[in-house]
Amino acid sequence: MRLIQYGDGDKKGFAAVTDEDAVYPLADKDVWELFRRAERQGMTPLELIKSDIREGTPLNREWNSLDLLSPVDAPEVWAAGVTYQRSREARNYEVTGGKADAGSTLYDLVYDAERPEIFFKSTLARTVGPGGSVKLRSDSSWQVPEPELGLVLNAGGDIVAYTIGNDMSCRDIEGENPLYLPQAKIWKQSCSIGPAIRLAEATPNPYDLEIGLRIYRNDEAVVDISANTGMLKRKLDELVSFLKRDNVLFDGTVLLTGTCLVPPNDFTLKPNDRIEIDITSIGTLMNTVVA
Ligand code: DO4
Ligand code: MG
Repeated sequence: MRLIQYGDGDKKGFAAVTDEDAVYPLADKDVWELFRRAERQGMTPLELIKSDIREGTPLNREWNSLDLLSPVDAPEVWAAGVTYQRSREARNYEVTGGKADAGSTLYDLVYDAERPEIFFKSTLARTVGPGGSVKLRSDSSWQVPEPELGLVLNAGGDIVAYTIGNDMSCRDIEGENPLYLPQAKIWKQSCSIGPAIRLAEATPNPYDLEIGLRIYRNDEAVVDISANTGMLKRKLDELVSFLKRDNVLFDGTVLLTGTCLVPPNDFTLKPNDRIEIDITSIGTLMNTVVA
């Protein structure tokens, strides 16, 4: 069971999307109101949605044809880094220029360390939703999307749902100096989430999800790669436990869990590219690139 937010005239619609892709508008304002109603009625959110659906009528629309918004208003987005071997290799390429004998880098150290890399990624104002435009930085010539499984957390740090995130990154700025990381990661429209959130209680195994990345240029696929969350070096709870340590979380804080997909080293995004990221049973997050 997934949840979406969409533009409905001058209002925001909130709906459940079943595994058969039927859309059922819900009475609640958002996922938090739904969770509170479920608690009051002594049901899990999934049980409550199923009971609403038995009484309800589906929209006569494909969910992808709605004016989809970010499925959750995330006040903050955080991200973990170098959680997959593929990311470690890509970071090492950035700092060494591909030299095989460059020795151990800080990325090798963080991949094996007890403490994961966790960094601040985005705020509500910088994050775009499905169909929105992600921006290129004007001072970088090596930019890529990073497709990542996103954890939707409540204020207590529980993983209540999963979503898809794009951690847009500047590989040249990141590789030049690790202290430039915030500039390589955070700028206007450098983060995207959506198109839906999938309830954690309806996701039996988050360690076996296929992640696919396709980038279209003039309607031709110039990147088409995929991987599986089974390759994640860390446990999801482990990442959350470091994020919440001595920190304040909010209902809707999103934690991106790191990328397992990196386009070839000679690839950089260009204006008008279309990025599509899919994760099994969540959907496809589509964004267009603008300068
Ligand atoms: O240290 C660089 C960040 C790496 C990252 O964002 C990732 O692995 O997804
Ligand atoms: Mg990343």
